[in-house]
Amino acid sequence: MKIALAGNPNSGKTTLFNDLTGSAQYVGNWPGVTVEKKDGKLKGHNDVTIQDLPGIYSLSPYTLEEVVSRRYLVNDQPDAIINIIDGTNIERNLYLTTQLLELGLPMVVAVNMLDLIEKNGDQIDLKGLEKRLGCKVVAISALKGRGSHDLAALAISEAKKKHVPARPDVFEDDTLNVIKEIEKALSGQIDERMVKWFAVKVFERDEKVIEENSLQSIYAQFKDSIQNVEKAEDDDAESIITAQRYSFIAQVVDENYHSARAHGTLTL
Ligand code: BGO
Repeated sequence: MKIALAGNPNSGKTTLFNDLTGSAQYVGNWPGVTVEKKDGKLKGHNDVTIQDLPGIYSLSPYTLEEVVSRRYLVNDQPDAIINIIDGTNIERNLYLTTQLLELGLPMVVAVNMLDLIEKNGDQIDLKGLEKRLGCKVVAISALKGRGSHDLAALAISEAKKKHVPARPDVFEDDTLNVIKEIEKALSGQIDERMVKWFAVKVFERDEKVIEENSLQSIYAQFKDSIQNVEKAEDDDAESIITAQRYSFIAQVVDENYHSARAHGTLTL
């Protein structure tokens, strides 16, 4: 079984990877590029490989790390994803999470830095997050080794169940309607679980994804509808998607993360 570890730089990915695998790791390069490729066996589970992905903020096509990560996730399809997020910087970290969820692979979100969250006196509603994201969420402290055992057990169990995340409706109606139409057109052509991810990529005009998967005719079919949304929103498709992800995340964080520090109530 293969479990991929994905997260932003500085989310604690390396610390968690070391905790999960011990020192028995293999370091090489991703094919064709000089991005470090690291995997290791989960401690006590010789049949479970943890594949470390490069630290990334997004699954867009702009950096080598992002391209390597998304190619691996889409083409190799690990049995599950562990998405580690920095719990003290949840809003920024959830941006990648919304993209990973669209891949339709079994997934667990690990909210890291629990020790710092507690130290700050912040409250995080894990069940609430789970409901909004549509996948399991656990809190861990990779540095203190807290929760990583339960996290690994949960990822294995989600992988065995082949549990596809429920996938929240992140996008607003005009955008979502076009994405749903693209999904219908893609259905039957690509892995059914990944239809949502590909539909968003076609909407965004992600040239790499369109070319590599010969989706030019699907894009041509929806070009006008995409342009209509762009006119209505007065923005380009990629920025529309980004903005709507952030407004979804803002709602999710507002509902489920309560900072002990006075938040937006200071009057100067
Ligand atoms: C330094 N809790 C706390 N408090 N810190 C954590 C936790 C946690 O649960 N998990 C990780 N960190 P990486 P990426 C550092 O290195 O694993 C810390 O990029 C320092 N270094 O110790 O490297 C971790 O692989 C000097 O912090 O992340 C590391 O994802 C002063 O988060 C940082 C303070 O972890 C990033 C911290 C010389």
